[in-house]
Amino acid sequence: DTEKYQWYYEGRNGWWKYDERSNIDLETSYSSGETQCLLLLAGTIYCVDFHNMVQFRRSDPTKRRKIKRDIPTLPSKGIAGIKKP
Ligand code: V3L
Repeated sequence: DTEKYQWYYEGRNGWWKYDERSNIDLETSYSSGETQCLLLLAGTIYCVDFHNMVQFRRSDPTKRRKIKRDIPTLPSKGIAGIKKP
């Protein structure tokens, strides 16, 4: 049931959806009780921290983006940097 929830990350003035593959990985990790999930996004390893509900580059943990897990129908800017028409 990985499609029942959508994971979002923070943009400048709204939320972006994670791409479908990442959403499945995040939902699988989270629902298994893991505390974090590593994602490879465009060649960069990101750590998604379910305790603090943030994501950050593993090589630079200082730049943190908030994340949230919610219903898939919330307003969003688009998916993984692809803006909604
Ligand atoms: N999925 C896809 N791209 C990401 C993700 C992710 N989970 N996390 C970071 N990036 P940083 P506005 C975002 C991209 O955090 O106008 C958006 O997707 C990130 O892309 O410093 O501010 C947009 O494409 C950024 O380009 O590691 O809302 C873009 O920002 C780059 O990785 C602008 O969005 C560095 O992010």
